[in-house]
Amino acid sequence: MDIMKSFSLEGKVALITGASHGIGMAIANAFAAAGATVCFNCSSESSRVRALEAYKANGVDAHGYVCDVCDEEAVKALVAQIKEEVGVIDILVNNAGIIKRIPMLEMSAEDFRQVIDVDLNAPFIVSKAVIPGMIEKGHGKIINICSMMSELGRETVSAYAAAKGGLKMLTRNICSEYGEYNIQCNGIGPGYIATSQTAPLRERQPDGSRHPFDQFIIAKTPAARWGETEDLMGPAVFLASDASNFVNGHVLYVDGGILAYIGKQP
Ligand code: NAP
Ligand code: GCO
Repeated sequence: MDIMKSFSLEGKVALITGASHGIGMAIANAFAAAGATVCFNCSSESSRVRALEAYKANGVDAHGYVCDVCDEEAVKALVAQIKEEVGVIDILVNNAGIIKRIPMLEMSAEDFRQVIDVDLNAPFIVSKAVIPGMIEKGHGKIINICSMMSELGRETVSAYAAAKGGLKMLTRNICSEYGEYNIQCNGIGPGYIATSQTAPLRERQPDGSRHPFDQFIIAKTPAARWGETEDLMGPAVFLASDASNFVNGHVLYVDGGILAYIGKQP
């Protein structure tokens, strides 16, 4: 076995949902560097154009599409278009996601449903559209972007935690149902990563001091820092590559040690 070659994504077609910036874009850049042809979707044309420019500036020839991951017909059409223009998808990363930070008793059922729709129903919809092609091809990799909230709760994120906890179990179920077709479905559970999703939690205070949540996360993380999107690149390439062919139904937490740590004594 050529161990270094087993990490290569040469000749593979990857779809990373919601890769117009943030974690998805870092993963797409990593896949491209490892040899894959990368496709991504996002929710608006302006976002698609901006992302294509950023990929180009990084030397990546990405294929970008506008597609709402919650719209089943649009997702089917996207997968068919990618097959036509690029090829059958070998690697899917269910990354697109949203969060609404609202105390549960103040949250409307509509807001709750919207979060569940993007963060849980959509990975089901996109996986369902992609798996038949993987079965036909004889292999496939699905990576679901989970969260600390796949394991933990906290004030204001009931919908997000319910969705990400569900996504962990969808991961195990896809593994259970399609493992025999040489499809590996795993999750990545990022810790607190500096992106636009977490920007409100890192805003400087009027006096220039760090946001209390920012201080809380640094104290709660053995690595004593926020994660960068680059921290997810190696783990994603591993789970997308032949190097992880017997890893299935697992969630790899990339969290600087948060889940291992009880916290500093006062
Ligand atoms: P982000 O910067 O807000 O990016 C979210 C991406 O999802 C964007 O590309 C956005 O597209 C896309 N998107 C949202 N709704 C969509 C829809 N309905 N259809 C298609 N695309 C949609 O978020 P991020 O921080 O990189 O997070 C990426 C994933 O990691 C999410 O699932 C998030 O929950 C998860 N995560 C994040 C952290 C963290 O600390 N940041 C930690 C753990 C897990 P547009 O740009 O077009 O809107
Ligand atoms: C929050 C954060 C988290 C992170 C991430 C942690 O409000 O607590 O946004 O949910 O984004 O998912 O892994």
